[in-house]
Amino acid sequence: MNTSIHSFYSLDDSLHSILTAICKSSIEIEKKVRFSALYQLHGNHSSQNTSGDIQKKLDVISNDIMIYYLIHSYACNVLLSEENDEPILVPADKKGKYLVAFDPLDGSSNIDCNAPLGTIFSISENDKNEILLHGNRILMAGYVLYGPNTEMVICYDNKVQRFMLNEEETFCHIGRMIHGEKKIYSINEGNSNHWYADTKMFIDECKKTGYAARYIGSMVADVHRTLLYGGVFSYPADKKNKQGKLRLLYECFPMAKIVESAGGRAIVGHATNQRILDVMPTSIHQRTPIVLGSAKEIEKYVCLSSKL
Ligand code: AFP
Repeated sequence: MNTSIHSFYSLDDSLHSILTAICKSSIEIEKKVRFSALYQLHGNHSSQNTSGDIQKKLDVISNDIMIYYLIHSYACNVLLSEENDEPILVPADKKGKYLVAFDPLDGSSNIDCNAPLGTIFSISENDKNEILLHGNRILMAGYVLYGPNTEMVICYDNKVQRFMLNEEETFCHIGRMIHGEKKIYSINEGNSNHWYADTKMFIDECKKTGYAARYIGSMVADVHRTLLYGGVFSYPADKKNKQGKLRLLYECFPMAKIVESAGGRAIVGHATNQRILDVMPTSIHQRTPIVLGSAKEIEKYVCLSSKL
């Protein structure tokens, strides 16, 4: 019998409530995703989010679900969502002491073709009601992968655990995340004309040394595979997108926390080998280049780029 996520961790009341809110949200989002084609949930919403992305109908629905449950956890004071232009300040009567940053439905351009999607989140203690917190203050980070199985991966206390959603709508523990060792690179090669020399050199080296290429275009699925099978994932800076594409707070901080706690590394790359978690955010929707994967792969990237 697998242990449920709630029995697995002994958390204080507030963290427990937030984790419950995230479980409830992802169970609802999972149903919307699973039946989206039947209930006309494919396609675009009539708006764009602050990053200029066209919002899908399911982006908006998933965001509303997450906000509702997190506010009603009575444990948060600030919510930062990739889909909201401004921070959400929780009303005084429902306020707690944690900040939660989340991307309710990452990879949503994959919805209409039935490819995997995910929810990404991080939770930080926030006694002073701040908005921009350093990545090193994250207490718990995780993602939910809506794939053939629905799986929640949680990083807490620097350990990464896997939980699978069962028929009774409970996330059950299936084991600790073990880093794979396969040779796989994962990057949007369509951008290669714009790449800087560091990325070009590293990917050329991967090709020369027998790596396979895998890229879904849904960060949760690409990072999950990178963790389980091994290799490297990158959304680098390039000449067109000087800050890459991915958002520091909603995508890169949580993934960096998870990857590092599973024994890997996550760095900014391109002339800086700074840890992603050491980047001090200056705005809630800021983007950052990222290179992540097993420690061995990142060492190789650092070593090659130091020759430039
Ligand atoms: P969408 O949510 O718009 O599909 O973007 C997904 C994403 O933020 C991330 O999940 C992917 O890794 C990355 O963008 C894919 O971007 P490209 O389509 O430019 O490769």
